[in-house]
Amino acid sequence: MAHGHSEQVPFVVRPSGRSGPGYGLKPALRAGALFTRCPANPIVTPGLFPWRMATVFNPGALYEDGRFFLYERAAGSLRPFICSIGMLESEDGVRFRHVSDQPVFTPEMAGSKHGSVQDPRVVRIGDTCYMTFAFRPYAWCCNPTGLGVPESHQPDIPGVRFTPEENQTRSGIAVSRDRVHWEFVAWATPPELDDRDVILFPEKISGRFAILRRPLKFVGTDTAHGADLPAIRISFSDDLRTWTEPEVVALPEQPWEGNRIGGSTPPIRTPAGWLVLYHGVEDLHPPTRRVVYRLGAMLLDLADPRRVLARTRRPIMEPEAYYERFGLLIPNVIFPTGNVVKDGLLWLYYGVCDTAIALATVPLDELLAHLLAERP
Ligand code: BMA
Repeated sequence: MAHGHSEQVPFVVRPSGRSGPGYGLKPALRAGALFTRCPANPIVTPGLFPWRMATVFNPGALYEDGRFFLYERAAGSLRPFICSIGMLESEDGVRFRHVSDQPVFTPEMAGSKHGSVQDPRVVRIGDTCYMTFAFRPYAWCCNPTGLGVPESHQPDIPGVRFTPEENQTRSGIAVSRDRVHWEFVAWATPPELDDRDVILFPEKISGRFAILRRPLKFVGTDTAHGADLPAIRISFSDDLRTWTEPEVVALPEQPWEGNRIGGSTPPIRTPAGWLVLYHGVEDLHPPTRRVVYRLGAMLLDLADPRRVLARTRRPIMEPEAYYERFGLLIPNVIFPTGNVVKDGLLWLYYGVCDTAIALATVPLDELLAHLLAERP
């Protein structure tokens, strides 16, 4: 992939300062200098193939056999905003090339040629790779407004009738033996729930598959769901098809999580617990729906991941670099969906402003030390 910067900063060497001045946040809210942004950011940008001409973002990631793999969410147009999943590979984790000139997973493979498959998270368990993805049967149309946040509306598809209720986001699971050829296997969530940020743990827990999830409507005092805001929940399954009722793992607690929280990248096993990176969304200006997406971290008990052992109070990363602060669709969004741990370094792959893909790294032990120091 082309990437457009000529700064000669050696990437894995940590620069002494931070990458930008923030954007008017109070200093107390600003994230620490934990992560080092890749100077080549954004490392993956739109173009090249018709199905990815408009935007690429929110990628799943794997590191295997000495190579990095990314599974990008890609769209060829905004109207309709049909998203498919493209696959890239790299030796150095920074310069990626496509494995195929076609998407490796499409809405049609999930059951609807008018649909959209989004935000893949990829893990390997044994000899199988699993991709969890968000899905809409009929891709929305997206209109940039110039105000920063786009208008989205249901598409008008000749000969096709559906209600908005029939076009909620649900989340599915696809599998692959060779990382390239994928096959839909099951839905993890029901059609009516608006449930995304579904992420498989990279191993079974007490013999069962486990997912993090974020059912949007499990809120309100008139329900038995125990939350006022959308939260991170967990379900278990023997067969990927039948899942236990979502149980709360973590609720929004801080002002920067004031709209909702959801899981970001697949949990990482550490001696201290499952390391889970998650996003917090804060409303900046409700009349225009302006929001900001930041990153937090928590540790879950290895044997019982319903138990939170530690959690950051302040964000560990937030939009700072120019490419995180504006883009084609929505400003002030960092949206990690892929991580790789290699030689003690965590490589975080994240969508920026629903427009391109960026990379930042952090030594895993520094992140864990930071998280444990914030333990309540
Ligand atoms: C979330 C998801 C993500 C997206 C983010 C910012 O709700 O739709 O796919 O990156 O919003 O628009």
